[in-house]
Amino acid sequence: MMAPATLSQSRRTRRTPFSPRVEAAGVKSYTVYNHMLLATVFESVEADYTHLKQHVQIWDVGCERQVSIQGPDAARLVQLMTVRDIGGMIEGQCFYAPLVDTDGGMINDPVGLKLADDHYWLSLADSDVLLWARGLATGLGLDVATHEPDVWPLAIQGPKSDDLMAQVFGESVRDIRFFRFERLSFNNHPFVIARSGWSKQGGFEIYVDREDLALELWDALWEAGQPFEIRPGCPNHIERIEGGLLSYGNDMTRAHNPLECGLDRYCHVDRPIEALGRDAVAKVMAEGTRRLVRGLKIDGGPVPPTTDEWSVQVNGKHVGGVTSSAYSPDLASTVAFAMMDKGFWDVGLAVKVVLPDGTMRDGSVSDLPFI
Ligand code: THG
Repeated sequence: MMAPATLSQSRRTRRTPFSPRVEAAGVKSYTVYNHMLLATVFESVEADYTHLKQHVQIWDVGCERQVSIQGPDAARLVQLMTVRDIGGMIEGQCFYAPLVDTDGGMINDPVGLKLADDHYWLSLADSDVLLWARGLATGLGLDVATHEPDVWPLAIQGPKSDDLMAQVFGESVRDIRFFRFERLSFNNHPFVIARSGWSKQGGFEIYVDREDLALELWDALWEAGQPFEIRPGCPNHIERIEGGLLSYGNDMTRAHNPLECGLDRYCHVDRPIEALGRDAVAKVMAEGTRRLVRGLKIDGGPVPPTTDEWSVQVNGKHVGGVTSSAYSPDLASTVAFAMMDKGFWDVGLAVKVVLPDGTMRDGSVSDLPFI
């Protein structure tokens, strides 16, 4: 088992404007994401999960840092970084975008926001994309300004999200469509509000760009959320595996191409886009992938945290690796993501999984998402 050590905090483990409320709510555990604190547990992962699926939660996801790309060459730089065709994006649209290098390796999987024809935000997963963006802009002599703005997303997630948000931002918040954003006011400041978030329970993300209003906004949402049994929360490990949400750094890295990560539908390499990864991804698409991310159900009750890849075997032969796993109370099974070798990713295939203590568990390959 992992030692119950604490996290040493310093300026490098950056806080967010909401950190005082997260602490007051009794956060039990943190991880570090984009060099910033991200809560992982409040009551318990299981209790947080059950509550998220029934009520509404407020999440400090300030660690979802933005890379702002602005200027005459902004669209060109964004398109160089992603194999998703951004040509048809309109202002007010969010787009999930695999960022891919010249080898086809995954650099990040942000949510992009088109703020204006010459202004984009990339709302990052956990890797240093600003360095990559600035390197490209410098090397190619692009006419763009890139920086990490003072913007801290605050997520409202769960089935009662619409009712809560309507109390604070007005009824029009209900009309925001999935992966679209509007600017709605709180305290006379228009905040970018998107219908998005890292759960499958529905909800919104508020891109908080006023540090001085952050706690006031949290408190207003908290007050209005009382009848809805609001609780503080965070991206939930069980819920995100059930929902098939891959975590960059855990389930995919630069060693994987987007097709291996099951992101085919965001790879428009048959179009004349200028993406750096276009040729590499087109080649894999033509030849077929050697690996594919799959669901895996593992028998025999809860398992320890997946801090190393667990070998998946068939007849004693290594055929894949488990990258994340959690016991799902609702499915009464351990559910996992596994990167499976070609020939071993058919749904229903019976496998063995080697746990860290060397014990073997029976498992079977499953489609994603689980729910
Ligand atoms: N919101 C914002 N920033 C983020 C995340 C977020 N940055 C980090 C991380 N999450 C980026 N990764 C993802 C992965 C999946 C989704 C969003 C961000 C997601 N996917 C939808 C799904 O799988 O149902 C599909 C979206 C689509 O097809 O358009 O929501 O959550 N701000």
